[in-house]
Amino acid sequence: MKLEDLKHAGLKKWVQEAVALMTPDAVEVCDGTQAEYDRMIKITVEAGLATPLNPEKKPGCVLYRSDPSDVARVENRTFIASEKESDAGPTNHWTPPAELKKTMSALYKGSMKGRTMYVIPFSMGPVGSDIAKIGVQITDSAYVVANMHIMTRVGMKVLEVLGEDGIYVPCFHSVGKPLDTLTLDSREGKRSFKEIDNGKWPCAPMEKKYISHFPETREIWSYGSGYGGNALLGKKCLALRIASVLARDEGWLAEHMLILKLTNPQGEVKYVTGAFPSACGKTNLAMLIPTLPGWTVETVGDDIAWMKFGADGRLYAINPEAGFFGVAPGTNDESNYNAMRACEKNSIFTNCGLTEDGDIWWEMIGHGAPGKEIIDWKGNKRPAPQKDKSPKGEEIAHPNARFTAPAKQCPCIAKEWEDPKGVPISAFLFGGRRPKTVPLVNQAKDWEHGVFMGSIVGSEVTAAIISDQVGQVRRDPFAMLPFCGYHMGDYFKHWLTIGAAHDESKLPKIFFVNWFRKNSDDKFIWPGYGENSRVLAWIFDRCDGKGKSVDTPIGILPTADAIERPDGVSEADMAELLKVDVEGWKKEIADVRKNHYPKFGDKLPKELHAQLDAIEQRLNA
Ligand code: OXD
Ligand code: MN
Repeated sequence: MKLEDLKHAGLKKWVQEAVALMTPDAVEVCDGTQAEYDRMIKITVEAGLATPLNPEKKPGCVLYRSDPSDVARVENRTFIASEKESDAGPTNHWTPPAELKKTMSALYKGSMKGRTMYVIPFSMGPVGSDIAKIGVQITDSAYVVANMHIMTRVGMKVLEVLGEDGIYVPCFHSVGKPLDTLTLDSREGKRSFKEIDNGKWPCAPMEKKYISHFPETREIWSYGSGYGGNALLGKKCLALRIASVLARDEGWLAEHMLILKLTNPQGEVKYVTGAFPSACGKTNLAMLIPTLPGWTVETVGDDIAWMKFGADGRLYAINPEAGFFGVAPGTNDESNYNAMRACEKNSIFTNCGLTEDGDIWWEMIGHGAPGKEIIDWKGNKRPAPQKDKSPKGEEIAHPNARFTAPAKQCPCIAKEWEDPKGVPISAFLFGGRRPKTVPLVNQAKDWEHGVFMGSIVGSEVTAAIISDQVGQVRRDPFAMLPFCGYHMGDYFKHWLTIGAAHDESKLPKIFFVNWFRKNSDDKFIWPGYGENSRVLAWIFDRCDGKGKSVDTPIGILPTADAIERPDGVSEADMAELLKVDVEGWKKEIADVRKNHYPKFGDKLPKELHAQLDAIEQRLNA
């Protein structure tokens, strides 16, 4: 569709202004069709930016390689530009909006020269759902267009819902590499208008990357990166950072949570959501195959939940996304059979290895690679790995290599995953990788205690983010620290306000889970994966006030025999997993008091300090 044909005058003007600033060679409004998707893939293949995979191995799939500086979200280049610094809070990077817009406008000037500007109308959530929101992203990356097709609902239907004056979140995105200034082809000594970056996608250097959010005006400006979370602006930028601000203002919840449908052997259904920091196996949990006989677990969402109250006083959740942007390494038929099936066709792979027979490969995929050679994520030929693992730093696939797969291809997708009303939520789970202290599962005594649990979530840092803290435990309250578009102290307050304003008997019950306890030999005590269904079954029963439990100083724990033990977990292991580690918790409380809560200054709600005091008193009693 052409720009002139847009019916929404405000949208047309906004795009025209962007065209004047970024001076692309052409402008296209995306229609979301398969033909458009195929064309985007073709354009990138012809530009040398993508490799189609062997259709007998991975039909309809393609592999991209990024620049080594562009492999993950860039937290230190992510900005929340609210008018007042105190609204962004100390855990976000803040810059005055006018100053940031000035800096970025200078970067956007001419940034799309030699490229096409794509205008992507997209819906987060089923098109037309009361809970859904519309965004319009402009981008000069065909890779981004193709990914947005999978991750969101793109196209004409969205423009119809938007009408002539509907509200949308405007999103700017440019890879920051105009074609005519930066592509001097040294091999031929002349200017080239083609990509010549050795088959890697274009981007700007780190110090010029900006992932910016303007919460008051509901705008997103992203520059210099082509990587998922920085460039697919519907996901972390709109569905979490901007939506969290909308949710605060409008009395709902926009959370970094998976959504699960659980069915017990009697055929009763409950839906739960769960927040886990990045790289804690959230996608695996979202698609787990239960080992408990008679139980079914299905997926509604794997990363984000938007939840609003229904007329019956219950909280209903939708998955605003339409696809999975999952971490590839470590995913295999054992760890996540359903994700492997979801991405075996019509999917996009980023920064994986390429085998001799035209298939992808990554560390821990479950087998070695065929043939003699493999091409790694940097585009270099290497000996084909016979084993599943590579030495650290020498991986064939980047540790944060990804698959982008349509959710509807997932064998365990719940039939109601696109229900515009959403699904009623019975429980919230919080968790993280905690080798010590935190038990396998712990139910909050009440809403405020649950908010306290969410506020102290922590996990070991892994490769999903660029950080110098890899290996250390980082507290990530509600798994929202990198994704909250406002002050985290106000965010805690919002959760407390939700609790105070609604009938607690209808609110979801809150649980803290930890699949990652280790013994003194540094081995995991709990097998995890499908065996986590045993814990989900206890949670299910607790939502009905059933399930054997014991009240402890730290919360409501299962009794020693409440959760059937999986193979390999001894009685002593179970006791360890469910024990109240009084000394460990005293240290945990002291750490929260000294190192964690002070980060939020005087905006930390007093109710959370009261929770700390109460737990400490109970531990000392
Ligand atoms: C993600 C993340 O990619 O949380 O989902 O980092
Ligand atoms: Mn995530």
